[in-house]
Amino acid sequence: MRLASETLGRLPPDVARFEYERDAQAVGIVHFGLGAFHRAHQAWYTDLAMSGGERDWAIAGVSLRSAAVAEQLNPQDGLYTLTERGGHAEATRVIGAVREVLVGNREGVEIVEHLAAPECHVVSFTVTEKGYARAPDGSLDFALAETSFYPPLAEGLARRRDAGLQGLTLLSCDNLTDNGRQLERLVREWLAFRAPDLVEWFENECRCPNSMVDRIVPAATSADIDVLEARLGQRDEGAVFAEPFSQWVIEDCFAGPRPGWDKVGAELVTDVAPYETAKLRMLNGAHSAMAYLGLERGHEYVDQAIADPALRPLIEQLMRREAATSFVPAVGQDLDSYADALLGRFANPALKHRLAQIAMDGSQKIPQRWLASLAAHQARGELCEATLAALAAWLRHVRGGPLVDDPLAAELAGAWRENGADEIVPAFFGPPGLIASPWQPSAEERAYLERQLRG
Ligand code: CS2
Repeated sequence: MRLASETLGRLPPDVARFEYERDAQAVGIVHFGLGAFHRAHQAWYTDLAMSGGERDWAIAGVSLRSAAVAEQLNPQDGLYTLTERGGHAEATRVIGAVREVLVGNREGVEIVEHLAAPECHVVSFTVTEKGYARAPDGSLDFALAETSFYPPLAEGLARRRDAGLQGLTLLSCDNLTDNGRQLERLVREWLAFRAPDLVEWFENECRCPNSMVDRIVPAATSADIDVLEARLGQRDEGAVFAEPFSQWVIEDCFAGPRPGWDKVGAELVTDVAPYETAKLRMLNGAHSAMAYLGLERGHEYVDQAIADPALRPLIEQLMRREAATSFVPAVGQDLDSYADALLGRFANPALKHRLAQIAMDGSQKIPQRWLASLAAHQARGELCEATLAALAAWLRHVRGGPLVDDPLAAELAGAWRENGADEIVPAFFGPPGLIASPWQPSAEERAYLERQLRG
């Protein structure tokens, strides 16, 4: 039996569920990139908000290319479960916020119709770092952008302008520095190129808040789905599994109505930057360091890497002495307690978060996770040994092999073949290099990295 509207009543009583009339809710949100993270984070907050009385925030999800998520969720009427793992017995909730999943290259017309509808107010994004289609210099790569969300979004915006409707809030929920501002700039670049007459309307009517999103959501395995099926008596192909912790800090800058996410735990603030920087450099920075250093040491999961006595001190050093000291925290932001909490979250044995999942797309992740901290310390003449050790592990990782999953994999391996260990550092980090880097190594940093590479 498959989870769906008509089988809901047969779920075991310990499974929590939404408390609103699903079919009566208008689609107020279009979301690009309906992966596990969105389902365990923004869709969960939206579901809780609607359960608390908010109305008309159903989500139309868009997968740009693959039909996989549509095949998981549409036969289930958009329903899926979220299971929280760690600390206590597993807790499962059925989420009702997702109305349907549309596939970009198949249902372009429907996607634009949702964007152009008067009841739509928010467009959110979890398209991963590479989904923004940025060239190494940070500008929009128009050929890549053509295959991403930019064309349907621009068409939806044009339809709204022509109909005299309000603009939209475009809410990036990806792990990028200044994610909202980057999205705003990239959309403006797209419009200036493809629909210049829309630029002024976009600037006046739309808003792109920055946001910090946090919840560890490992990819579900088929074994996870089978075990859940045995417990629920129903099969949920769209199930997601996450840690109990969740955080969402959003810049309070919306173009129009928004869901009452703040009533269910999200924080609305005037400046997201210190939270986002702490999260990117400490949590994500430590994650990527555990990924490359941990894989080299034969580990498979994050909890194994953080328990390794040869790695843990390095990870603590990266978080506490290098990342946490690279920026000015907000008043009352306690980075030492934050590091303590992160160590606890990394050690969660029930999560089974694969290092290989985190190791993906390193060329898109390390600039905001490591290189920005390196740049800040370099300006003060300080050498970050733990971050550089992680960077050396990444350099070794992208030399080639079956584990490398990165949009620049071929270029990175090619640069290795051409340059060898003697010249690889400038080939990668420039100026100009293959990586969009806010940091160029000093002679001392370069020598340190090269020593690590020669091992
Ligand atoms: C991870 C993130 O895969 C990765 O690169 O570092 O997905 C991380 O789990 C989330 O950002 C946690 O909020």
